Formats: sequence, C-alpha cells, structure tokens
Amino acid sequence: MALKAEHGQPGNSLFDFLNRWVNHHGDGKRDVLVLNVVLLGGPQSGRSSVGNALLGGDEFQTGRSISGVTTECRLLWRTFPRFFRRQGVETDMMLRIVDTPPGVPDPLSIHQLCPEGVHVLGIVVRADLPHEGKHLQQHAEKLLGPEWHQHSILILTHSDHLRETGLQPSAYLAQPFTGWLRNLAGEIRGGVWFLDNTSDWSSVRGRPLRDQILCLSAKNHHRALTIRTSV
Ligand SMILES: Nc1nc2c(ncn2[C@@H]2O[C@H](COP(=O)(O)OP(=O)(O)OP(=O)(O)O)[C@@H](O)[C@H]2O)c(=O)[nH]1
Ligand SMILES: [Mg+2]
Repeated sequence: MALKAEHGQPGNSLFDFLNRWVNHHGDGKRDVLVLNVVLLGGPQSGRSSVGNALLGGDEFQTGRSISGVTTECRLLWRTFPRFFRRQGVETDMMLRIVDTPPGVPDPLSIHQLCPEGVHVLGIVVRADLPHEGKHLQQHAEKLLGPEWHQHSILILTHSDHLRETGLQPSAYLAQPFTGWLRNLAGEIRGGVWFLDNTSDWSSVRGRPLRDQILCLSAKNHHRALTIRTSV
C-alpha cells in the first residue's frame, strides 16, 4: 500500500512512548496521535480480521476454528505517517489494536496493554449471525463503564453473505431479526460499518474504518476511557 508505516508489538522501544501526543523532534513539526482500539466480539466473529484491516496487514492470526484462534489478548500497532492535519500541523496516527479472545474479556489483561485507557471500542458482530453478539453490550459496560456508548463503533463482518441473499446493508438493520442491532446502532456514537474480507480489505476497507475511528475519537476530544479492573 502507499502508506509507509511502522509496525510493532510490545517489547519494541516504541512501546515506551505511549503518551497520547508525542512530538517528533527530528523536524519539530510532526505530532503523533496515539489511539487505543479494543476489539470485542463473539467466537469467530471476525475480530482478528478487523484488526488486520485496521492495521493494513495480516499479523493477527485468523482462521476457522471451533475452539477459537485467538485465546489471549494481543496488542499490535502501526503508525500511519501524516495521516491528518491538526491545527496546520501534519500528524501521524499510531493505531494500537488490542485483539481479544471471545467471551468476557479479562480487564486486567487489557489494562496491562492499554494502561492509559481505551479511545475506541470496536464491537464486532457477524452480519449473518446477529444473535451471537447480544451479550456484547454487557461486556462493553463491564469493561468501560456507562460511557462505553460514546466510544463505540459497531462493525458488522461477513457482509458478503448479505450480498449473496440480495439484502442491501441499508435494509439490513430494518429487518425484524436485527432489532437489537438497530437499537445498538442508534445508541452508539461511532455508527455502523459493514465489512467483508472477500475484497481487498486492508487497502479498500481499512482506510475508511481508520478514518471513522479517528473521527469518533475526535468527537470525544481524544479522551480515553479507563478500563475497569474491579467491579
Ligand atoms: N466470508 C467472510 N469470511 C470472513 C469475514 N471476516 C472473517 N472471515 C473469516 O472468518 C474466519 C474467522 O475470522 P477471524 O478474524 O479469525 O475471527 P475471530 O473472531 O478473530 O475468531 P476467533 O479468534 O477464533 O474467535 C476466518 O477464516 C476469516 O477469513 C467476512 O467478512 N466474510
Ligand atoms: Mg481471533
């Protein structure tokens, strides 16, 4: 892809520079906005694929598995140079993506990876199996508290299956079987994104999703929600 990028995972020295804004001292003119994104979803919902789309790569392991591919929280990040301008200053965006295992996420594990909090929560649900995500709202609230709606975006994967049935994404949320998703979509600030990984996902779909994550975080003035490690 056209963007140059730095990839990373914990253990690299970059990990130590996790203030929200960091100046590049080389030219004195570039800032870095660091955004922490946590992906939440049921088994085989497509979380890791979404993580890969966001990072524009394939470093999160994906695949079909009854027992589940992702068994522990994992952090990967990428810096997108000159992603946007802020007050006239070219700004890099460092996306730090935490992929989680299905089920109730362990808040301590996520806290260890994102001690400064979570800017955006990606709630990942299969569009063709919407009922499988109903518990996610409780998980989100448990993890981030009552403000989780303000920081969340609903990502509906497997939308290629909708195409096959002739159902347009715009009509999908009006179906009787998607009532809870419709309600959720109306409540959360980041809106709904339909994705499928059968196209050139990372280059075609990743960019608008990154834009949306930046936009959502900006609406929250780039404030992160602290992870609730005790109930
Ligand atoms: N057709 C289709 N397949 C998808 C889509 N998204 C993911 N998949 C496939 O579904 C399988 C599971 O995707 P993952 O991204 O590994 O899902 P996950 O939620 O991380 O899975 P676990 O970690 O095992 O819970 C993989 O084979 C993906 O290629 C999609 O939008 N359309
Ligand atoms: Mg996974």
